[in-house]
Amino acid sequence: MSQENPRVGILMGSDSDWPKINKVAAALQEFDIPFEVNVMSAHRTPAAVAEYSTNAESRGLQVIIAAAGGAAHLAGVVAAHTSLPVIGIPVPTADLGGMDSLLSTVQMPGDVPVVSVAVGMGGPRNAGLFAVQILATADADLRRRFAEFKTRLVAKIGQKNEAFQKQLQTES
Ligand code: RP5
Repeated sequence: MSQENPRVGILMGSDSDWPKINKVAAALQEFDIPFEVNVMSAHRTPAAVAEYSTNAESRGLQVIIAAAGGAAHLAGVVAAHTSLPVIGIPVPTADLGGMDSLLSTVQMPGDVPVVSVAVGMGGPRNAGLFAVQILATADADLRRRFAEFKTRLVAKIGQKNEAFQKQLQTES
């Protein structure tokens, strides 16, 4: 899954997170953005997280996406060690429904920004799309492709509405 010359680094606190967040990869693949995925924990492997984040920029990474659940400090710790933009994915949890992950990802102190996507729903996909948007600010071709994606989205929802209206007519 990890590719050569990655531009986006995806970290997750545990391999158990992957099934819950793997749509992040599909979003990046849709736009042909090379990425890498690693398991690394702010609590279980703090030195590895610090080393990865510190060296990320010099390795060519441009955005880091960090997914964690529970006491989800991964995105914040990554942000503490790099100037690259960090997107946090709060992973849903069984005990507290992901509220724990959300608050510990999003409630960063001033001076150390982390943006957080939603818990579950479109969160992981949006993390990937947001990374694409960040990269597109310096890439005209990617900007054009993202604009086309938005146009296709309008057409797709328009078709869904048409089909829904027909369904309503048959039900009445
Ligand atoms: C967090 O603890 C991970 O991100 C994961 O969401 C959660 C549970 O990890 P495991 O016990 O399944 O490895 O650090």
